[in-house]
Amino acid sequence: MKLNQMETHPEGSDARILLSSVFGPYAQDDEFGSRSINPMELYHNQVTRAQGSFSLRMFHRSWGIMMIQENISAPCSVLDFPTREGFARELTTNHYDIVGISSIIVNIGKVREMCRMVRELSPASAIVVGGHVAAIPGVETMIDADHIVRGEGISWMRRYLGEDENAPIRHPAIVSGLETRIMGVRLPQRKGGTAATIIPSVGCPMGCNFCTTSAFFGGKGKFVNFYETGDELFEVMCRIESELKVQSFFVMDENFLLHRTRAMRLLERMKQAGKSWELSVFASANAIRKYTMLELVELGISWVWMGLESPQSSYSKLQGEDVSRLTRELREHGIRVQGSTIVGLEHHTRDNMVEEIESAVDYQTDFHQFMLYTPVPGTPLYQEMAEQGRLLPDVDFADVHGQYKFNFRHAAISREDSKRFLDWAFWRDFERNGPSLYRMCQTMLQGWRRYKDHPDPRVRERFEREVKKLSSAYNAALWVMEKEFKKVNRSVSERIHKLRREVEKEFPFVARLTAAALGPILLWSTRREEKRLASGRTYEPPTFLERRNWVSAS
Ligand code: B12
Ligand code: SF4
Repeated sequence: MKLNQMETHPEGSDARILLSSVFGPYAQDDEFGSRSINPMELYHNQVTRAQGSFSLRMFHRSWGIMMIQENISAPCSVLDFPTREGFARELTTNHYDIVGISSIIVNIGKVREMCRMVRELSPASAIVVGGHVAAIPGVETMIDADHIVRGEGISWMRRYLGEDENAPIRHPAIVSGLETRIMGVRLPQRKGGTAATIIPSVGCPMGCNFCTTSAFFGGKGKFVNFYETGDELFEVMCRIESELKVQSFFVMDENFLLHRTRAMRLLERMKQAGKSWELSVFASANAIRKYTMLELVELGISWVWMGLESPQSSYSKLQGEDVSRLTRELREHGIRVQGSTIVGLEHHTRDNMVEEIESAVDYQTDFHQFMLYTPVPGTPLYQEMAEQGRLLPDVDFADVHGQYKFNFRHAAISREDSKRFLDWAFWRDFERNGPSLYRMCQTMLQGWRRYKDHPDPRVRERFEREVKKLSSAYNAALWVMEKEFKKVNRSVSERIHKLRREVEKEFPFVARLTAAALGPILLWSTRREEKRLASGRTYEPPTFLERRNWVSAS
């Protein structure tokens, strides 16, 4: 077994490669480590999971293997979200010299099974395993693979094939989310209707001790930049804009705004070219503070995912920040805020946990992710806990992800209580602040009112685009939420009612008309969805098979 070994494959760039994600189904308990609480859905898994039929549901492709496929010249198939049978079929109907498997830690059981299947069905293939699963100490003894790749995979695969590992990175055109569903309705998938994913870098130099993405790509002070400059990024975005007909980008960079020079150059180019783009980004609070609100708005920042760790914690990103004010300010400028709060930090106790969750909920973000403080293999925190003998034995890796129970001995909170607090946090945020869709509508209206007459036409155009949804379908959704939320919290229902009135004041004709026409249909689909969910309905992503540089084997 070799880790990150440097020798090249004998077939070089002629090697035939299969890159696969782990097999489904995902959202049900099974012997390979699937868990019903761990669906392949970003929001429903870890953000809106307590919001019932109002939960935002969508799937995201496995971008790591799509990036690798796009950046090698060998014939390569990407098999995303296969079934176990589908994976077996692909192995037996095509000849592959290399089978690459991408996985995160929770799916180690599936990787083990997939390696076993490759050995049985395609014994001549070299098996390469990459992604976060590679960070498990001793992983080489748990799975039967030839190469286990830690860290950045494009350069590794290029090296393995004897290609130039420093060649520029070509970004694939990636539609960010698919099969979006809310209130029991699956939204139509029209070209350009969903944002494109852009991945400017992997890793994060901030190096928080629990952070798995930072640790995996080098830790504190390190990260891997695919696009160093704003100019490079602009060119990539222009190409993808025209390929996918999008104006909206999901920027998958752990701390996009941290790199101010790059972001400001991007803004300059956007202004010169009159681009009215909209960007969803991840950023820490102190990185956001490097910009004025106007700069953020001009840059098209419309959604920001930001860590909101307790002000008492020691993570540097919040020092000196008034998070509450920042969140309010961002929302007043039409920027949706997705807060992320860690439950079970070292200073948390049974006595202060409720209060800490209440203050997180007080921030009134549009979306709120809660996550248990979790020592994940590969991180400094894991190392520390291991040294202190605090890791719990016998916790299956399939359950080490922060959405279930602690995997370590906390000084003051038990394993069972960790789950209770976590579940309660999600519920409390929903109960006190209402569905995220309603909160987004609030932010959109504030943004529209502030910027509808802005001198920069790019800015006006963006808010006009967004408000079209608010004045039509979203207003019908508000009507439904107002009705349905009476059962949960009357005062929130009244707030939703007020917002709907405001929207209707702003757009008297369209908004009322759509609420009257579409509202009852949405109410019906919402209630039908509620029943389906109660009877255990879950959702699975479709399978994708995409070939590049492909020639049939002779
Ligand atoms: C998109 C995403 C998802 C998508 C699904 C993606 C998919 N199709 O699997 C959704 C939203 C559904 C999801 C779900 C979950 N996710 Co997620 N997700 C991400 C996210 C935000 C982006 C991943 C990404 O594309 N990054 C960009 C690409 C380029 O990087 P990459 O995937 O790491 O790939 C690079 C290398 O790892 C390597 N590589 C990857 N695969 C391979 C394969 C080979 C052969 C080789 C050689 C190299 C290689 O090369 C790539 C290029 O350098 C990451 C956070 C992040 N910033 O990465 C979390 C992350 C991967 N998710 C994580 C977790 C824990 C989960 C969940 C368990 C939810 C939860 N409780 O948090 C579930 C699991 C669902 C399931 N049943 O499997 C963790 C993984 C932690 C770990 N150490 O294992 C991450 C790192 C978030 C975090 N910081 O905690 N996730
Ligand atoms: S700022 Fe966020 S992404 Fe960066 S290391 Fe800390 S937790 Fe990770």
